[in-house]
Amino acid sequence: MAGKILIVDDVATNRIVLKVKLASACYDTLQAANGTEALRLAHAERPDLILLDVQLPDMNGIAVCAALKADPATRAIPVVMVSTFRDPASKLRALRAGADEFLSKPLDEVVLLARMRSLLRARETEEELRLRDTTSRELGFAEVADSFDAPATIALVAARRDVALSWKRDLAPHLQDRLLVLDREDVLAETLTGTGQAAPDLFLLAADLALPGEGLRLMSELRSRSATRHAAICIALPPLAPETAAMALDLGASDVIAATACPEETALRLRCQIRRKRQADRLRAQVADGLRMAVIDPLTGLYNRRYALPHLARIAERAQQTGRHFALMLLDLDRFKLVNDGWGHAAGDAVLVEVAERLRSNLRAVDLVARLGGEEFLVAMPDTRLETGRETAERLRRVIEERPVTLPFGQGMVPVTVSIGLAIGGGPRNAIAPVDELMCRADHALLGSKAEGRNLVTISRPAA
Ligand code: GH3
Ligand code: MG
Repeated sequence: MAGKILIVDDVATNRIVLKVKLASACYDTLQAANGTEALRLAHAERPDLILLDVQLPDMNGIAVCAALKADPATRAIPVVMVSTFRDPASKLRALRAGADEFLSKPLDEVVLLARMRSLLRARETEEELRLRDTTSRELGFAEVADSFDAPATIALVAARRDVALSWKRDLAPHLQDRLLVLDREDVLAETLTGTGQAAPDLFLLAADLALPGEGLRLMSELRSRSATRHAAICIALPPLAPETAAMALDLGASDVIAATACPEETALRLRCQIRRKRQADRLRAQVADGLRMAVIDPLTGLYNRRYALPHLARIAERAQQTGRHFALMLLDLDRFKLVNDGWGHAAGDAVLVEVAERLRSNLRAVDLVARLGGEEFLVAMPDTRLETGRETAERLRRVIEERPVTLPFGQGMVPVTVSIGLAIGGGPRNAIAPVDELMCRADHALLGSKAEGRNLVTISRPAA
């Protein structure tokens, strides 16, 4: 995975050393020698990640980071801050300013590259979700950012219970979230990760549990389960374990946190991961919503043609496998144009909505009701023989006819009727007709109902 990395450092040799290292890992680089130039390049070039020195000649690197994170155009770019000093206070300030990581020089190349891969991967996922949902751009993320701060559930898993309890004690003053102390078995129990109960939003796992590296294996297990696949997982590292850090990141840890980190730093990192996770959850929900919108008719809430035809094919396939029958109806409102002409388009819409509701509430959950377009509807009923199909079609015709539809804006009521064509598919294996032939037969029957005076059910009888 290559990417474009902006290196911000006032010392030219530092920039060059990094450029060479990153080039050998297939990254393109841009360089800035001060904060102003960094902000300019971040805007103009939209790098995939920024390596930002804390000590800059014109402004503090932390202020640069804060400016990047405050600007919607650059907010999503991951920032790794780099400092010559091991100064816990500026580390905290950097994390508070929105930095994604804070590393001290000399940089451990293995850890740096693993961290960069992890941040770029997270960014890629987010970008992909964003792309898949075009409307989310217009809705704008920043506007709903506040709700990301609602309390979350955090599971704490250490090698020993008393260690996890001490984490809880230390973190509690810094977090509003629900902190659960669990052991490995609790985490793996179905009750926690099954569908019954909401899984924790975040797991903080010690890298080493009863066995060295067991925390990383537990992480992989959680990533493979649907209930916890999208949870944030942070790995608490034993002291001086750069290889473990790199491995954890490459295995998909959301963050790695040193054992030596102060509780406030840990809390900041956990909060950051919870916000990320919620943002991703929201995007996923929007994408799912987008998919739903693509198959739902916005006026009536019924499925549209795009959904109905493949679904009908699936019903037919199943009928073929089981040898059972299914019913297909095409329904068309009678003289609907007169409603539009007499009362206006809004009245016509109200009629369509009401008819859709009457159809839906007079069918089983397994039946499909769809609006094919205009004032034409489709009903498909699995496991249905001719007699039941005919009775149902008659019932639908009746429930439309028996009560006039109330129009909006006090326009009174309008009588509505529907013509229906019914065809039966499936049955004994040798008599299977293709779906489009069945559609044709139902359509023919519908035309028959229209020709015979409307407000009728006509049954298509196969030529045999
Ligand atoms: P028939 O009994 O032969 O089916 O006559 P009809 O008037 O129902 O059929 P026709 O095809 O002549 O007219 C259908 C009308 O449906 C024309 C169109 O303006 C209207 N229509 C289609 N979609 C919508 C819609 O979404 N809302 C409204 N209000 N009207 C629609
Ligand atoms: Mg019509």
